[in-house]
Amino acid sequence: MTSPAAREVRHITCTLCEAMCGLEVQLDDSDAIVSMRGHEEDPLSRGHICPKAFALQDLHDDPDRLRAPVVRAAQGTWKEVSWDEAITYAAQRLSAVQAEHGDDALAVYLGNPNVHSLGALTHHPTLVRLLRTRNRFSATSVDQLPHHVASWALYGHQYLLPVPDIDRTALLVLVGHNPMASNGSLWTVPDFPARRRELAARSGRLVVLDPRRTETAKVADEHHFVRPGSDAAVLLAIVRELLEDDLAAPAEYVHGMERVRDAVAGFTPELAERVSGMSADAVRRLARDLAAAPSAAVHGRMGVSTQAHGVVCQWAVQAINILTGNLDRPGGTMFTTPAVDLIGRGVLSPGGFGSKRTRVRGLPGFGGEFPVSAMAEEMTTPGEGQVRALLTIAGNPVSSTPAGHRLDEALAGLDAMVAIDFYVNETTRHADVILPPTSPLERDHYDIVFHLLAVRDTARWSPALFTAPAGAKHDWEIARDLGTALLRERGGGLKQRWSRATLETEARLRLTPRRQLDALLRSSGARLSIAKLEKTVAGADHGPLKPRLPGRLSTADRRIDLLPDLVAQALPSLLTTLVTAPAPAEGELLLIGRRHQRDNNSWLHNATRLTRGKPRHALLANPDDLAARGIRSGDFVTVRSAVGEVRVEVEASADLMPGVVSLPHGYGQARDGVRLRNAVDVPGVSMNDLTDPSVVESVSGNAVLNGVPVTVEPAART
Ligand SMILES: Nc1nc2c(c(=O)[nH]1)N[C@H]1C(S)=C(S)[C@@H](COP(=O)(O)OP(=O)(O)OC[C@H]3O[C@@H](n4cnc5c(=O)[nH]c(N)nc54)[C@H](O)[C@@H]3O)O[C@H]1N2
Ligand SMILES: Nc1nc2c(c(=O)[nH]1)N[C@H]1C(S)=C(S)[C@@H](COP(=O)(O)OP(=O)(O)OC[C@H]3O[C@@H](n4cnc5c(=O)[nH]c(N)nc54)[C@H](O)[C@@H]3O)O[C@H]1N2
Ligand code: SF4
Ligand SMILES: [Mo]
Repeated sequence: MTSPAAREVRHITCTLCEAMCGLEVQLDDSDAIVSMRGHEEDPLSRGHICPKAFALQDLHDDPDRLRAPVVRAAQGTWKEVSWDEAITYAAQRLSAVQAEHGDDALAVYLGNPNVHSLGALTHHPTLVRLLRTRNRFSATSVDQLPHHVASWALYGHQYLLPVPDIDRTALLVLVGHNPMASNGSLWTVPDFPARRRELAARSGRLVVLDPRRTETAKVADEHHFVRPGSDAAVLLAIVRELLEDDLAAPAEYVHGMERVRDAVAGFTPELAERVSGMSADAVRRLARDLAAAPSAAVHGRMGVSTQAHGVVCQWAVQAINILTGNLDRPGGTMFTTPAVDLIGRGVLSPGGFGSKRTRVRGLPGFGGEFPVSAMAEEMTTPGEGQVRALLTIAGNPVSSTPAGHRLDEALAGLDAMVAIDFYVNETTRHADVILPPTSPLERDHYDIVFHLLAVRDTARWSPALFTAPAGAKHDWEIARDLGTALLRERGGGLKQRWSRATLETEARLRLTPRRQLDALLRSSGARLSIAKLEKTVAGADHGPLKPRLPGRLSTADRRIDLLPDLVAQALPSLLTTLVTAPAPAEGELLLIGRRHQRDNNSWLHNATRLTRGKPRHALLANPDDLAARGIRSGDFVTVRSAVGEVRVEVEASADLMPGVVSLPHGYGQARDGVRLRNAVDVPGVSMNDLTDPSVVESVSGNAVLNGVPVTVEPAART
């Protein structure tokens, strides 16, 4: 219904999470938003909207959001400068460090919102390449790196990530994933709650494995507690049961099943019970249910990715789907057929471990990046190749990466730092200059990443809701201008300046995202264009997911080797680790993370409508664990890990598995008493002051954010 005050109804896509919901926005005569709701006609999101969407407006209106570049001045103050000045200064600062200490002295960190911005995706790879540094980091290695490694090893491409076909499945198993709060991840599944209800209406079942009885566990048919970090034992036992009981029926393009049988023989359901707490009977039953269901889909996410055995977990999830014949089957896990096919077109690199390792600890690089757990030590360890400057783009690693408090100190010691971000945050506060892009409501958008991961094949163009103010720059324009300025600063004489490579890079930076996208759409199988999509408003609907294998595989022989070398090598030592695992130390608890529907990593705490209500930053703990320590719900406690300690309120919750405590990440805004945001004062501490960068996922070097050993003691109230 149109509100009486509304002059115009517009349709855009929400860019705040992976669900890419279509929104219907009503504007009044002065272009103010009068209402925002889900767009009923959207074939994918079907009218869904969550409370977070309103943050788009709060963000847009937030007085703290930077609208002009700022340069750091004395005593934590900032001075606005012109774009020309800011870009020149930024390029000079970074180039000076590279000129003196070599290209690798500059590191770059790309944060999560880059994947939610068309212009960032079209332009930042070019900007990053022209920096010529090996020290590239991103939020991938505090998140989904194990998924990429598993997909690369099995399917030949890091982005061939199958998604559960929730709309047709009979059995959905979620491991370490809480879509009731997160709205789905590596799985674009808008309106999970309604889709879950439809599953129930079809007599389908939902099973959840999680150390916390999460919002998703509460709507499941079955929930099993698993001790943090122990999922590999459970998942491998399921693989074993499928093979031992001859329940496996993989497609003919799968080979290596016999080798898998041998490799997992020692991972019994009894071992799984001992390390995870999930009963051997329940493990066996789940294996049989998965094999017997007409269709089934297992999806493992953050909880099994950001932990000690993430790659083996993600491999085992795939192996279960493959062995039960559910990979590529309607109702199983399927690949998409996106209109803009970045995989098929060869735009996205297939990934792979390179020969490069980090200088200090020798962690492996994957897909051209190093694990971010190594970033701070690369800055603080002296020697040839030491990192002395940083460019961050849409990121907040002080809040989001292990031992953020140490990184905070390391950043203070850098020779130069530049940030592309519209907030002064825990990280960007160290920058010499901050270059702020337009707000998400001021730019055109098309989800070239999340259409790759969606539960239905659709294509939706989202025109900017508002015209960007005169002089403002989009992310891509900042990349263009900074990139060009860096090339000019670099010198090397006329020969370098007019070299073919330089001219090509500059030309690529000048090509607008709109033109790049239009070319991709026009040459797509569906022969789309932006003009065509503009006419469809709700987006083109190409229907449910379609079987794509073996044609879609990127492996050399178009087959799947079920036991890639890196898994074969990891399993024997994993077995030894699990069999000989010592009992937890006296008094030790395992810390896990959690997300809330109204939070978004570290950066929406200024959205007044999201921060209202009961505080949600407390440490959650099982009442028995609190009683054993003489702690009452509401008390302040000191939480200590190997790398740090925080003081925070505790809340008793029987939803936590005994021995497990939970904190959300992204809290803890004020550091050194410096208040970074004015609009809202959000209490809480940073979970990443406790996570330990020296403990990483065993194959990929991904951060371990779950299952962190901590102690909890009463603390004084003040
Ligand atoms: N302990 C623990 N740590 C975690 C996690 C966890 O579960 N537990 N989760 C991890 C995960 S999954 C992720 S993805 C990371 C996220 O880690 P990061 O990406 O490092 O951090 P964010 O909090 O997403 O901060 C994003 C920044 O980008 C800015 N920004 C937003 N939109 C734009 C834009 O369009 N352009 C530009 N230039 N800037 C923009 C925001 O202002 C904000 O400062 O955190 C990880 N850290
Ligand atoms: N509202 C909201 N939505 C978001 C975000 C947000 O910050 N807020 N962030 C977005 C981003 S960047 C991402 S990557 C996605 C992440 O989306 P999810 O993967 O759903 O992320 P989490 O909610 O952290 O869920 C991880 C789950 O794993 C469980 N867990 C922890 N350790 C273990 C373990 O060892 N084993 C098992 N089995 N489970 C474990 C936790 O209890 C938790 O329920 O969400 C996205 N959506
Ligand atoms: S679910 Fe995600 S995409 Fe949908 S409205 Fe909420 S934040 Fe936006
Ligand atoms: Mo993420």
